Amino acid sequence: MVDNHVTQRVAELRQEINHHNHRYYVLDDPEVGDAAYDRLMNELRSLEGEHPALVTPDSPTQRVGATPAAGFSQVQHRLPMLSLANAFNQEDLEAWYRRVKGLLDDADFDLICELKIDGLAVSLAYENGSLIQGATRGNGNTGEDVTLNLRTIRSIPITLLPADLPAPPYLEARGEVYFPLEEFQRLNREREALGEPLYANPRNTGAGSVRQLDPKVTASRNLQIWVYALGDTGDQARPEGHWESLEWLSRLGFRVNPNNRRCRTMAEANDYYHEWLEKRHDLPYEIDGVVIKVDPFALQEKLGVVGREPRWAIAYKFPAEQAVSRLLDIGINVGRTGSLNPYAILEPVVVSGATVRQASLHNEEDIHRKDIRVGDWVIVERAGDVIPQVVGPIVERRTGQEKVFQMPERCPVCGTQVVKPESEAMHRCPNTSCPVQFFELLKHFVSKGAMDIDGLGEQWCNILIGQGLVKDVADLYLLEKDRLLDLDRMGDKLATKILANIEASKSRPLYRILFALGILHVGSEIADLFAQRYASLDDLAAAAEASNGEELTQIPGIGPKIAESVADYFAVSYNRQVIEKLRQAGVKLFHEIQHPDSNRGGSLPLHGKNFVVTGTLSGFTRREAESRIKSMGGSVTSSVTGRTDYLVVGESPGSKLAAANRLGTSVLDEAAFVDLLNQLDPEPVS
Ligand code: 1X8
Repeated sequence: MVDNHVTQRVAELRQEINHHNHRYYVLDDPEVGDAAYDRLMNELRSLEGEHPALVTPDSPTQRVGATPAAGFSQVQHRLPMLSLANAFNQEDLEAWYRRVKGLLDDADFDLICELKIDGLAVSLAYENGSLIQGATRGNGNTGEDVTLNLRTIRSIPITLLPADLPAPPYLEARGEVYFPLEEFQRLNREREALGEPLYANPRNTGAGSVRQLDPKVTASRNLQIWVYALGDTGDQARPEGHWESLEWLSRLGFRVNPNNRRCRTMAEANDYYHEWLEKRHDLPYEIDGVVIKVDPFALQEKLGVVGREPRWAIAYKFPAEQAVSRLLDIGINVGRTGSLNPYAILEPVVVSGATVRQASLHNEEDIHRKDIRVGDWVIVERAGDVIPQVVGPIVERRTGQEKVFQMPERCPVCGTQVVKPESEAMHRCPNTSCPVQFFELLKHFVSKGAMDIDGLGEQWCNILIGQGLVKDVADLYLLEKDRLLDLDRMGDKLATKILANIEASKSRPLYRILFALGILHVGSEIADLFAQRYASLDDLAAAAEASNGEELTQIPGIGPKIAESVADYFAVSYNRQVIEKLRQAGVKLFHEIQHPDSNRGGSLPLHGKNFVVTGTLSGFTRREAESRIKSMGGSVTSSVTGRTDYLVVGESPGSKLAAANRLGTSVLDEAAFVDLLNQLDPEPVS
């Protein structure tokens, strides 16, 4: 039995600490200094240490727990998490407003204006005031249970504020988790100091931090949340409207954005938009527009939802930001397949709050089509998070000194004569042992979709090459532990793990090794087609050689370009030597058992159906989506053609959607895709 005094003191401490957490993390207005706060936490920790029976999951000491054994489980949202329709200009916005007014017969309503946070949408469920579940939005119906990770975010209450409010029996709050810019920059500075590659943007890194397994990593990122909506509240009475529910959520201890504004007219809402368009970079987090919502709830219900989008709300997006800079030079990167990728070297310029020094330039043809010359003043654009682009030159500012760009004739890395096949936009270095190409190839070889050798990151690839331990991919299989242990920062545990993973990779399915070899134009799907047709790498090589690729084009999905590339690959004796070396090292180059994706076509529900998947899906990775399609007998290719049956679109679909519309291909959004899978598969998808 624990002494009553102790029990009481523990309860007091928890309440006091929760109060200070709220002051500090939610209101950003602490009442006590760090030392006083630490004293309370230390006292609580030591009491809990002495009396483990008193430790409860909702104690403020229990934010960061152990890594769960398996992956995340699925969560069915009680009310779907909707998306938002977008307005890109004032006309779109006014059209929306007119429609709303018309549908509401000129009833009186407010427009609640809020910032659109560029983060990850989550749902937080509370039972009797305790956080019981935190989930990602996923596809809107089903998300992932990321409770343990969300608990580490200090501004997410584990216990709702008691004080004057009775805790509701059930309550769900929704909001956006984001990576504060300062924390993001700090993380990148740390990575830079360690020589690790930098993260590209706060949104993806923040989302990744929530969806990775170890809560300690999430905790170390110091993520934040803005809560912007009430979800399901069970049977109890709800506030009248959205504005009141934000006030209620705030009083319960949630972090609600102080810049929300209740507007009466469209003009006021417009002012809000323009105000934040100006001030967006003063904020310590990224926003990509404003959200405007009709209030009260009764009118929201009247307006209803079309598809996944409520008619009562709209996201008014900020335009992609542009800036003007000088094109100092055009640099060349050499990719894994030897492609020479030109990029712009710019006079540094700030776009959307980030300093841009480089921007992508696609290929020579594109540079000439846009008539971009070295020395030009150019318009640079950053649309959302993507790599900046050079939009085009400002021709009026030319002095005549600008120089027309020409692709180098020799590879800038190894000096080999560059080739450019007629049928392609890219120039290539044909030397597969070119050091940069080999580094890219090695990274590809060990990557998840290929041989999946966990533990061998970019850093180690670089070191193994630099130390001369790995000169071709087969050398991986000849690595010895003693040699690994000589490397700086390589411990026994890591070396053992890497060697075990290398060993395990020897028996990957045939399509994986074929993909891992990095043959030009042979992606994972194409590798799969070959693996379905041939029993071994040797059979494929023989078929390719016998007919100079002709025979390969008999396989549906294999065109002359791919066939030629495969034939070229096997024609190079160096490549055949590497394959021989892989065989000698014990890497399996044939089917042992039929790999699960192959040859079961006939009776499967999607047999004969061709899919293309594009854009970012929320409920699965693209690879998962593709493997679901294949497991039901469908095929997946990468471009939309007349033979495509369905285009599955996630967010930001890009040009494939336009192509599908042009060709009249059926387009499935994520929800429709999940429905399709569920209809066909007795085991429902996620
Ligand atoms: C998404 C977002 C919403 C809000 C802010 N940021 C977002 N990313 C907001 O309501 N203030 S609402 C929303 C959605 O409904 N999908």
